[in-house]
Amino acid sequence: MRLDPSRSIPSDPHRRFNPLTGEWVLVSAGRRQRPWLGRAEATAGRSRPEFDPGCYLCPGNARANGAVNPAYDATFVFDNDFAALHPSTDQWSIDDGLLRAASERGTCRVICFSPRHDLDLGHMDPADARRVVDVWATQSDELGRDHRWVQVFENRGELMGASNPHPHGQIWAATSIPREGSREDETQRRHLTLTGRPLLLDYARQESAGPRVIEETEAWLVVVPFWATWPFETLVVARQPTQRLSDLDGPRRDDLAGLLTRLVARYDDLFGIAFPYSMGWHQAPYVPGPADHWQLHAHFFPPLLRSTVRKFMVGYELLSEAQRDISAEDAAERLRRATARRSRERATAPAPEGAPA
Ligand code: H2U
Ligand code: ZN
Repeated sequence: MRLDPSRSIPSDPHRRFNPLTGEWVLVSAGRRQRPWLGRAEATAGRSRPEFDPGCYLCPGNARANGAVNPAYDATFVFDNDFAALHPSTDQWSIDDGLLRAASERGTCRVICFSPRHDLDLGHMDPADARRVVDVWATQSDELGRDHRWVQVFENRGELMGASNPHPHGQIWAATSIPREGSREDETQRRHLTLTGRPLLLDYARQESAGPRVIEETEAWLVVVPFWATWPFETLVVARQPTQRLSDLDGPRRDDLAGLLTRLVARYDDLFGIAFPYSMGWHQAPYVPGPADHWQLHAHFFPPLLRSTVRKFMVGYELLSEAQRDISAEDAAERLRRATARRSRERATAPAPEGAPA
């Protein structure tokens, strides 16, 4: 049957298809009522100072390997001191029946979003967030000169393995196109060949003004994807044909900067905590030839189901397929209701008594 926008999707257990990965996800919406005596996450907010003398990422401080950060006043990018990939790794390969391996060259960098130890994307002014968008774009093109795949991402919060509370992201650039990149390359290429249109532009058109949309602007759509796996997963999609971050003009970057600050603020408001997530950009691989099947988008993968209960990808998920407990439509409704406005001041300690509101 076709999806009738005036009728909700049955709440019976069902599977939804992810056209970007070609995988299915099991949706069992009633399971959220189940009792939970398992692990609870410590999510109490800790207020942070504007500058932490012991932080490896604050301006002017020494890093773990002794290098000293400059007194930067906007964004700051440096080569990861503990990089997972190196530009000059020897090249070799093993091909022995079922045993195959190949060395991999790459570059890993760290991006500090701001000199302020306490100022994350959810609390930044859009003008500051715009600087982060700009650095993502210039770094991507710079690394794209020598690498096929450029992965921009942010791990936010201890729960997602962030090693330092100073707001920062990473870029890993690799010579090979990795699993997610090659899957999305294939599915988007096939859709363009079959329909003549980019997959995610078709998707954005189908979702527009619908029950899974969190926010839409002229240039961007933020949606809990129909096939979301993580409880409050979102997808940020450019609404005009766009292959890479550097293709975005000034107005679309400004629009994105505002939208990202609002999205992170919504996440924080949902449970009243600094919401942990991994987010990252998927952009066309840096290979010669047309890339018009690719549509620039970001995935936000937050792990929390409730304020102190995380979603574990275990059991059935590891052995069979992914499963979710709340419907994408419910999650979208809750994110839409959350407030998207955060003032810069609220990033730090509460205002002293008697201060104007
Ligand atoms: P995560 O918080 O997402 O782990 O990113 C921080 C990165 O910063 C991490 O990859 C690097 C770590 O290797 N880092 C340095 O390069 N130098 C330091 O002094 C501290 C951390
Ligand atoms: Zn810091």
